Amino acid sequence: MVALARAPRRQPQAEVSDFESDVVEGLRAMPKHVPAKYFYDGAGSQLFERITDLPEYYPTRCELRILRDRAGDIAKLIPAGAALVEFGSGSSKKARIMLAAAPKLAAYVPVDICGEMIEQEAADLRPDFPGLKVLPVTADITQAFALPAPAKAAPARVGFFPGSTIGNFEPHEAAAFLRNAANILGAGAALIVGADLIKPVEVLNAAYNDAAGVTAKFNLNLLVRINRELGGTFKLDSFEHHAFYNRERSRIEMHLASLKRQKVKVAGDIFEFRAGETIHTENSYKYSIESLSALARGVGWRPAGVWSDPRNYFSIQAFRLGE
Ligand code: AVJ
Repeated sequence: MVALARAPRRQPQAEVSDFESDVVEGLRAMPKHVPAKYFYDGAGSQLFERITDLPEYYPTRCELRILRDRAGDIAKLIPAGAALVEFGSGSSKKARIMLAAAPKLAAYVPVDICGEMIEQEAADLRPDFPGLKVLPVTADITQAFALPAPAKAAPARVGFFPGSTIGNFEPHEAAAFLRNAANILGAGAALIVGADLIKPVEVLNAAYNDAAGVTAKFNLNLLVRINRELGGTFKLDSFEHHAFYNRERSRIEMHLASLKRQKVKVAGDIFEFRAGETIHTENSYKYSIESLSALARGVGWRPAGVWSDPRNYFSIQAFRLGE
């Protein structure tokens, strides 16, 4: 690292991270909540990778099957020389399928809040796709961010948002995301989105209450992270994983329920919990093909293709910008 003598310096003590302010604000609120994007520290990202292998967790397998079976068709949306911009990339497993199916791609831009993960992913990808520029960007995909110059200079940009991450947003936030993606990708863009579909409630509930307890561990890891990074005093054995499908709102809700009346300290503040009170840690919205395309149309995207698995558990939906 090179220290620049005249660079303006900020006071480290005066700086409150987004994580700290979001957690403190969320724990002060009624009902208590913490944004789901904070699950993904190093341990959380690894736990999520384990979730994707669970027998009950169908979304990843369904999506991979659709991608493998239909990659050739989906790749027709990607013009020669284009840049593929992946929002919230995590592991590159799905991108690899698209990259192999679209050999004329000029650049791949994985964008993720977890910088460690995408740098590693980029290093793993480069030798396998020697002609491709792999240009990771560490950013929060809910905010505007700048694309690297070669991606800006490409004749077109295609967004890739697999994994049903869109389900973590409130519907109005999903619309805002789709609008932000349109602005970032620009004229002539296409967007490929993976979305989990509405299905029987038993299947949904099982996927978020696995027998091995990995999802519970993933949920509780948020408290581990708060304890470590924000000086929290959460006792892991006095909170419990709750996950259930909310039919009215077409979403899985995940909560951490306090098993007793207790006080917890976080970032110097004290938060009180009633017995049974929960921290709402995640919503995972389930869409129909029509409900997602309606949302996308509302912000200027035109439907350009839909692919799903034989049971219609999961969908990949494509959109284009313009008339
Ligand atoms: C990564 C948001 C798609 O909602 O299914 C998995 C996260 N949470 N198990 C999902 C998650 C609990 C996952 N997404």
